Amino acid sequence: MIVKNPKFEISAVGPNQYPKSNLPEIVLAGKSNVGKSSFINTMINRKSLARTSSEPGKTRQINFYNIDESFYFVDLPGFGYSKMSHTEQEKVGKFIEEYLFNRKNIALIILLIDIRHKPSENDILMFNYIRRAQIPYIVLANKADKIAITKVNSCVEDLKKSLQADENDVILPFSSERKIYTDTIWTEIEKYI
Ligand SMILES: Nc1nc2c(ncn2[C@@H]2O[C@H](COP(=O)(O)OP(=O)(O)O)[C@@H](O)[C@H]2O)c(=O)[nH]1
Ligand SMILES: [Mg+2]
Repeated sequence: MIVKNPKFEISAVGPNQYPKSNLPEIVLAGKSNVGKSSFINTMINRKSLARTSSEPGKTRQINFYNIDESFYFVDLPGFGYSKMSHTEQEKVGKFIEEYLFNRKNIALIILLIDIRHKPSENDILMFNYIRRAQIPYIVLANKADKIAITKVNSCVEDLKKSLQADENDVILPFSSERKIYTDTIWTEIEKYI
C-alpha cells in the first residue's frame, strides 16, 4: 500500500473522544516500549508521526491516526509497565479493555511481542484475551534486528509454542529498523479494510 496523507487525529482519554467515523481500525497492542508507535511510523514511511519514546510507559491515551481516509491505525497505551503505579496500571488496563470490548470499528489487532524474551504474563493474557474476543489478529515478534538473523525463525517457533498458538495463527518476525515483512503485513491489513 502507498500511504499518501497520514494524519494524527486525536489522543483520546475516554470513549467520547473516539472518532465519530466508521472507518476500520487497525489496532496496535503490546507492552510499553515494544515498538507500537515505531511500527506505525515504519508502515507509513514517516519518521515521527506517531510519537515514540525511549522512556517506557509514557502513553496513557489511545491515539488515532487517520490513514488516507481509508482506515485508522490505533496506538493503544502500553500495558503492564511496572513503574506505573498499581492504580494507574489498573486504570489503563480498564481503558484498553473497554475499547477492545465495545468498539465496533476494530478490524484487526496487531499484537507486538519482543522477540528477544519469553512472552510475559501480560503478553499471554493479552493474546488469550484477543483470541477469545474473536477479532482478527496477527502477532509480530518485534525487534528482530536485535538477534542474529539465523535465530529469527526458531525464536518465532518458540513464541508460537509459548503462546500455544493455533496452526493457522499468523505470527511473523518484524523489525522497524530493517523493515522486514512490511509487504506481507500490508497484505494482511488490506484483507480487513
Ligand atoms: N532495534 C529496534 N528498536 C526498536 C524497534 N522498534 C522500536 N524500537 C525502539 O524501542 C523504543 C520504544 O519504541 P516505541 O515505538 O516508542 O514503543 P511503544 O511504547 O510500544 O510505542 C524506541 O527507542 C524505539 O526506537 C525495532 O524494530 N528494532
Ligand atoms: Mg508508543
